[in-house]
Parts: sequence; structure tokens; C-alpha cells
Amino acid sequence: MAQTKAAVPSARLDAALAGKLLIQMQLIRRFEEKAAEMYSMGKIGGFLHLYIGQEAVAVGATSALRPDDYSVSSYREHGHCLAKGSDPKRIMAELFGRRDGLSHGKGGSMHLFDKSVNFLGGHGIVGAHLPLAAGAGFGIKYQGGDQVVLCFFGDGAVPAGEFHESLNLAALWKLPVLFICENNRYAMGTAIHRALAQTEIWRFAETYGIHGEPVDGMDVLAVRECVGRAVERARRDRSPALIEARTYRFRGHSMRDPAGAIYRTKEEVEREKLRDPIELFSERCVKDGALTAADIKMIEKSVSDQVDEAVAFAEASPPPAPEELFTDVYKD
Ligand SMILES: Cc1ncc(C[n+]2csc(CCOP(=O)(O)OP(=O)(O)O)c2C)c(N)n1
Repeated sequence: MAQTKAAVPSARLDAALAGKLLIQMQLIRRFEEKAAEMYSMGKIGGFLHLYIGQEAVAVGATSALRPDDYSVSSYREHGHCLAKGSDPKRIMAELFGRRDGLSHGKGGSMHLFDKSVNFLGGHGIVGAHLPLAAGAGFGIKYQGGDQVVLCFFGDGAVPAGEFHESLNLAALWKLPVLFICENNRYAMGTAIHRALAQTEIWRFAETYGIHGEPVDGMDVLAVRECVGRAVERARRDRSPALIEARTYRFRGHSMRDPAGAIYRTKEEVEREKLRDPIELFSERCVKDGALTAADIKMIEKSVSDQVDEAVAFAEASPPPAPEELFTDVYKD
């Protein structure tokens, strides 16, 4: 298996950047722990797919963007939406199915959209948003802009036709789309080697003549650096890229599979938890002198307060009125 490059270990970590990355990863983690709790209490219905363990990918990649760049994701998108800058209160209200939610309470966990931060969703059909990312890239090119699109998806989308069709068109038409595969090794209960003839996913880039690269998805700085280079290239000459972020989901596929214990061993999960991206980055910050242990405690406390406020906001928001059933469903 190809080795992933680590972020330059000797580079001194900037305190402001370290704080920003850690706050975002902590916010995603705490937000989702709370969402799981709310789900168990029956306050959140429908599906809920947690991103816990994968935070470094959304945060590292999105930190390389400008605010006017775009991001689009699958149904495991709470982290991408938070990293793009959406208000946690409105995300929580959406999970609660309330009127003040990002999709006015009619989308739920899998359908978060936020035009104000250029977050293009939240998509429940595996692979279906890759052509949308190519379309957004085409729109940018057509209008002569220099934005880029980050498209996050799981390894389960790689065998799907949309993955190949989208990479082909993005390469052929030179679209500024960065395809970021979050390889957490399982699509529901199916391990990648049971679904893919080529398990080194970044190598599919070779087929389409675009840049491809694996990266350690548990290392927020490595992801930021790798995606940052690809963003620079895409802005300059509108070249797409395929990045395979090697990561792991600590929880099961969804709340229906809370432990994910049937198709993987307990030992494997425990071993992977030793690579917790938040723990690793916190240690690095302290070692480098970018943050103190007290700073980290303060971040934990303020993030936890922010999540509690999000829950209070969601609880206070009313459900959508029956006459709103058919509004906001299609673009008017
Ligand atoms: C076209 C399609 N087929 C099947 C499903 C059912 N399904 C939901 S999630 C999932 C697994 C996808 O795994 P992956 O893309 O690796 O993402 P992860 O859940 O690991 O984030 C499947 C098969 C679906 N939503 N869409």
C-alpha cells in the first residue's frame, strides 16, 4: 500500500491556526455526541450517520478553502457543514425537524443545505452528488470564476458509475473539482476489498489522467497541506484531483448499527481509536507550544456550551406548519 505523506513535522505550528482547527474538530465531535444522545431520547428521528473519528478530513480540507468556494457531501455530512461555517443551532434544529433548521425542518440529518456558506448538501443516494459537484465545477468555469468545489464521499461510492462518469468529465472538461474520498474501509458492513478490484482508491486518478494522492486522514495538518496544494492547482489551471483520505469511523454506520461490531473486530476498532485525530492534534499542539493544556480545556468547555445552546435553540423552534409541506421542496 502506498505510504501517505505526513505534514512537515518540523514546521512550527501557528497558534491561531492550531486553535481554529482544534475548535472545529472539537465542535464536530461534541455536536455529534450530543446528537446521538438526543436521538436515543427520541428527539431526533429518521436516519443519523455520525462522522466521529473522521473530523480531520472535513476540517483539514475545508480549512484550505476560501469562503466563496463550494463543498458538497454525502449523508454523513454534519462535519462538512459545520466546517464550512454553518450555524450549529440551525443544523441541530434541522436534525430535530424544526422550522428554524437549515432546510426548514424538512430535510433532516441527510439533507443539510446552506447557500449562505456555499454548502451544497447533504445527499442520501450513494454516489449521486459526484455529478452535481462536476456540474458546480462546470458552472464556475462557464462563468469565468476561480472558485473550487470540494466533493466528499465514501469508499462505497467508488464502484458506482457516477464516480467514474464524474472523474471522466471533470478531467475531460478541466473542471475545478477536488474529489475527496474518505476511505473508512467500510460501506455499511462491506469491507472495501469485497467491493473494489483496486483498493488503492487514489490510483483511479491515473485512469483519467488527473492528479491523485493518498493522505493520512487522521492528521488534520497533512490533509490541509495535501488539499491546499490541490486547491492551488485547481484555481490556477482548473485541474481536478482525486484525494484518498485514509480514515476510520469510530461508531457504526448509523444509529441502527451503533457499535459496528458485526463486520469488524473490537481489537481493530480499539487500535484505530489510538489514532484519534483530535487526541493526536491536541498532543501535537501542546508539544509544539502552540496551545497549552489549559487552552485545550477552555476550547472543550466553550464548544460544549455552544452545543448546549444549539440544543436549546432546536427545542425552542416550532415544527414546520402543515401548510409548508410543499414549500422549499423544489427551487421556486
Ligand atoms: C445508490 C444507493 N445504494 C445503496 C444505498 C444504501 N447505502 C446507504 S449508505 C451505504 C454505504 C456507503 O458507504 P460509503 O460510501 O463508504 O460511506 P460511509 O457510510 O462509509 O461514509 C449504502 C450502500 C444508497 N443510499 N444509495
